[in-house]
Parts: sequence; C-alpha cells; structure tokens
Amino acid sequence: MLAVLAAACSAPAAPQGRTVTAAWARSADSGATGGAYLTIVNADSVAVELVGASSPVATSVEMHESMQHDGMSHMMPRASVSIGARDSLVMAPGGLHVMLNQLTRALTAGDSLPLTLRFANGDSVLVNVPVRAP
Ligand SMILES: [Cu+2]
Repeated sequence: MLAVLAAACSAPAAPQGRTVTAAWARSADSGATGGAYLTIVNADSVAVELVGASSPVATSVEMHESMQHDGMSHMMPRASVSIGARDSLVMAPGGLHVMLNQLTRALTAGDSLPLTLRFANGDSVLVNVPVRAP
C-alpha cells in the first residue's frame, strides 16, 4: 500500500486539473432558452467547486438542477456544485444542467458554441460545445 502511494506521488505524468467530456447543447431558436450538458472530470487530489459559467451566445448562464416533486418537474438554480477529488460531475437531461438564458443567436444542430466554466480556485475551462437536435 505504501509502495503504491509513493509510486503514485512520484509519477511525473499524472493527470491534473479538470477535463470536460461528452459536452452537447440542444438546438434552440434565438431568444429562447437553451440547455447544455457535459461531464467534468476532476483529476486533482482536492475537491473543486464549479461556481459559474458564461457564453457569448447567451445573455446569462446559470447552473440548474431538475427534480421531481409531486409528479412535477422543477428546476432549481444552483450557485455552485462541488466535484470531489478524482471524481466526476455528470450534467445530463433530468439532472444538473447548464441553462443558457435568452440566446443571442440560434443554436443549430451541427453548430457549436463556446462555454467557459469557472471554478472557485480561480481556474476556468473553455469548452467547445457541439449542438445536437433535442
Ligand atoms: Cu434549467
């Protein structure tokens, strides 16, 4: 166990930071509300907190969580979402998602949009999000 730990600590090419996979956004009209979904992998040995996102295609960007209550679907805004050490956060339809409020242009399938994710430690990650038909 100790040997394994020491080996892990001295490995020079150990992955670090956050990577984003499986990103996509729903196609939507200009002025409408869009949704984006992605998985954030935190390769660090400490937890990170996602505290916001922005995109030039939306007037404002929020993090939301969909939940069922009395058979109705609701969305709750989330100010921040924590991602544990060496854990990942899945944002997908029916759960956590990125809400793109009042789109400044139409999102068309085959198109893509830039999305910047901001973390509490000051890091930010720019993601190119492909658009798909809903
Ligand atoms: Cu939402």
